Amino acid sequence: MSGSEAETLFERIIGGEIPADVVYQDATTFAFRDIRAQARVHVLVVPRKRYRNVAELAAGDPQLLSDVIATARKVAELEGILESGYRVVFNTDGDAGQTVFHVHAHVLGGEPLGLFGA
Ligand code: D5M
Repeated sequence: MSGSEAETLFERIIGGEIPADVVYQDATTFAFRDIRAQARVHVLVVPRKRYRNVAELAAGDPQLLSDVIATARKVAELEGILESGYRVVFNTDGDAGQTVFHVHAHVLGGEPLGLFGA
C-alpha cells in the first residue's frame, strides 16, 4: 500500500464522507451493508488500513486478516445468523470480479445460499 494513492471508495465510507449503513466498527475494522445486497444479510467487512486484496493482506499483516475474520463472526452474531450459517467471500482481482481495490470480506446469509459449482 502506498499512502500517496488516491483514496478508495471504502476509505471515504470509513471516513464518513460517503454515507453507509454501519453494522459494527472497532479499532481495526469497519462493517457496513452492501449497497447491492445479494442475500437477506450482506455486509462488507474492511480493515481500516488499506490493502489491495486478501492476498496482500495475508502476506502483509496476518493479524489484521484475523481481525477481519473475527469481525465477520461478530457481524454474523449481531445479524442473528451465527447458528443458521453464513458465507465469507473475498473476491480477489480479475477473474473473481473484484471491483473495489480495498480488501473486503462479503458476509452473506439469512437464507439458504446454494452451493458453489452446483
Ligand atoms: O465488491 C464490491 C462491493 O461493494 C459490491 O458488492 C457493491 C459494494 N458497494 C459499492 N459501492 C458501495 C457503497 N457506496 N456502499 C456499500 N456497498 C457498496 P467486489 O468484491 O469488489 O466486487
